[in-house]
This record gives sequence, structure tokens and C-alpha cells, in this order.
Amino acid sequence: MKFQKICVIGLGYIGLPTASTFAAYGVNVLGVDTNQYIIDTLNKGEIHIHEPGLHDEVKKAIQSGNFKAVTKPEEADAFIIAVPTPFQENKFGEYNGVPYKLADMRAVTSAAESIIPFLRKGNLVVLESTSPPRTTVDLVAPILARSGLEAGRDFHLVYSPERVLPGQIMRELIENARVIGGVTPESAQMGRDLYATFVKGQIIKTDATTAEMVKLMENTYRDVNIAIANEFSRLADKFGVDVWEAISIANLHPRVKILNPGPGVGGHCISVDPWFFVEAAPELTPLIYHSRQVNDAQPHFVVDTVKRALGSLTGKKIAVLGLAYKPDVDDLRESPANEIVHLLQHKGAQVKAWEPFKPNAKLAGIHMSPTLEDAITDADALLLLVKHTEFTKFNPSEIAQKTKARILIDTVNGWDDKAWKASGFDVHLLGVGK
Ligand code: SAJ
Repeated sequence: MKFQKICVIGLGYIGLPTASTFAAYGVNVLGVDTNQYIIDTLNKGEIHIHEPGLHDEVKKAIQSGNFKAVTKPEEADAFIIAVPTPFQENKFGEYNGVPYKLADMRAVTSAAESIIPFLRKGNLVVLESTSPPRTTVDLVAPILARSGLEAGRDFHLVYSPERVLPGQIMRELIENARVIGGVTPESAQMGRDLYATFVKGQIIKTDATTAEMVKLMENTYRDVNIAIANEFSRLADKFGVDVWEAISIANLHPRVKILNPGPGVGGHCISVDPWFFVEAAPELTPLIYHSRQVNDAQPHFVVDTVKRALGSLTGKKIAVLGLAYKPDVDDLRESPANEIVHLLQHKGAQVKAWEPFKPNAKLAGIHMSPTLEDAITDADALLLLVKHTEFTKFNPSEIAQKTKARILIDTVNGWDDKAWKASGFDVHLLGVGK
């Protein structure tokens, strides 16, 4: 089947790269978003998010006439839903007295509802949003059935998760393997035909619920692996061991691959998705639940490490380097650094934060320095929270001239401690017991 026109609903970190890539491959794409500011920005050939290569692709797509952004769907051959599935802000589930977070499916629900008037026989509908198991069959299919058409009989319905890494989305969208889970084998085949437009990686067909589980399993596996690395960092600290050295030696074993400890797990994927399993089956997920707890508690371990390095936090001036949720991105959402700053301030420290990828960001209760110098000049200690490439290239002797601080706390193993010690710094590395 040839797809002449598709509608992509949700123009964020996933929907926009997907829409502009389809447009680049000659498909007529209608991008839909409820946010008028986003629509106006895109139709001017500008973008509202930062992702390498995306701005050029969107500009080209708009100029070619293949891409237009609007606030309401229209009739099309295929509809792709790529809206966010965050947590509910004020509501929690509970199992045996233990609270867990709940997915907020309102955006998926209203995106599916917005398709109903335009759905025709033979259409394809794709859900890309990361969702709890069975969302495609138990939530989306019944909503679309209100059109009078049945999924798998009158139109095709698939779940196909995005699996791209922020910072490399444009390349990974094309090169990564793609999972297509259909409510019927025919639906999966139709989904395969759509993504074969640009996907060069392997395309694997399966059923919709398997595809949902695959997506959640990938991110949950990573979260659990990071949780064990974080727990190892606490054990190494206690036993006078360097966790980074220990992990690198353990990883020489051909069947061991432990990830890195750090200040905690942030972003909108790894720290969110495991909860979808917990919510769906709390009685079956003690390991997943506790791994989330371990990673969420890691900012407290960082603050404890800082406190031990400084003796006391009261009145101490701390320069925090990096607020993004991970290296070399400008995304500050769900960042453990944010929580660490608040915890430090709560314990009496005075914090200035320097985030080179977003120096002008406004974050409630956080002093964002306009320059590196502003953050470090008067500081008592430097606290490295993100391994941005530019931080790793710092020259210790130059930094020593710019700051009166002589204490460093490195939570990401971003600096060569010998070089910093040679420039007069007392270096404390997370997960290294004295
Ligand atoms: N982190 C560690 N230690 C590590 C690796 C990461 O503490 O060894 C932290 C990072 O600093 C960050 C968090 O984990 O705070 C998440 O970063 P990440 O790079 O692991 O992942 P994301 O959230 O940017 O993207 C993930 C990717 N999933 C996998 O690698 C399995 C990506 O492919 C998915 O598309 C994305 O989630 C998503 O949208 O689900």
C-alpha cells in the first residue's frame, strides 16, 4: 500500500522528527498539535525543541510543501499518535501500603478521540507513545470503535514504540530496528509498509501487546541495571573501594555489562516507564519497584557525599556544574540535578548552578548563573553533576585561577582526579570510599 498522506498527532521530541522524516521521504504530512505556539513556530520553519539536525529537516519539509502544521486532524491514509504519557501529578496507586506512580493517559485518549470523525475503512492507526501494557487493545481500540469501525476488521491498528536516543534521534529513527505490533497480522504488515518508507534497520512484526512490553522492558532493564550500579557505589563507598575501577574490572567478564552509577536517573523515559509495569501489576514487580526507589534516592547519597567532603553544608557556597538530565543535551526535565540543588539548599548551602546548554533557563528556587565564572568565583566547592563534554575538557590549572574553591565533588567520573589534585584540589569521587 502506498501512503499518500499521513497525520502525525503530537509534535514533540518524537512526533516532530517522525513527521519531518516522512516528509523528507516524499509523504504528504499533516502535523497536528493542540499548542498554537508550536504550530505557528513550525509553519515559520522554526522549531520549539533542541535536537541536532531537526531544524534543517523541518525547514526543508516546510519549504518542500510536504509538511504543514495544524491544530486538528484531517482525513488521511494513516494516523500516528505520538503524544506524551507523563505521570498523574496528584494521584498515586497503592499496593500493600506501598505507593506507586500512575500513568496519565489523557493525551493518548484525546488524540485517539480526535481521529474518530476522520477514520475511514482501510486506514492505519499507529500508537507510538510509551504506554502501559494492553493500552492499544484495551484503551485505543475501544475509543476508535466509536467511529462505527472495528480495529483489525475495518481499519488497521498497531503499536510501534519509538526507541531513539535524545541527541541522536534523526539518525536512530532511520537506522534502529523497529518493532511493529499489530492487533492482527494484516495490521502489522500495513504498519511495516508505512515505516519501510524510511527505516533502514530491521523491521520486526509482532502483536500489539508484545510490542508494548518490549518497549517497557528495554527501559526497565536499563533502570534496574543503573540501580544496581548505584547500589554498588554505596557499597564501594562503605568498604573503601573505587566503584568505577571495580565496575570496569567486572565488565571485563564477557557476560557482565554493569552501567554507570551517577547522581540519579532522569529524563522522560527510563525514570518513568518502569512505573507502567508497576501500575499494571504491582504484585508482580517488587524488583522493578525497588530499583526505582534506589535510583530516586540517589540524590540523597550525592548530598551525603557532599556533606562529608565539606564537613557541614550550613552557609557553604557550592557551584553546581550541569543541570541537564544527561550529558550534552539541553533537556532539564526530570533531572536529578534539580533535586540535588534543592536538597543542598534545604540543608543550608548556597548554590549557584551553571548549565551551558541552557544558561537562561528559569527554574523555580534555583540561582542559574549567566556564566561559569559567576558560578565558581566565590564557591567553597565545585560539584560536577553532568558529564557534558565541555566540562570534561576543563583545564584544572585554569579553573584553579578562576575559583577560590579547592574541594571538588565529581558524581559522574568526568575528571581525571590526578590532574585536579596536582592543581591543588581535594577531589571526592562518588562511590569511592576513603
Ligand atoms: N544514566 C546513568 N547511568 C548510565 C546511563 C544513564 O545514571 O550508565 C542516567 C542518565 O544520566 C540519565 C538517565 O540515566 O539521567 C537516562 O539516560 P539514558 O541515556 O539511559 O536514556 P534516555 O532516557 O535519554 O533514552 C532512553 C533510551 N533507552 C535505552 O537506551 C534502553 C532510548 O533508546 C529510548 O528511546 C528512550 O529512553 C525513550 O524514549 O524511551
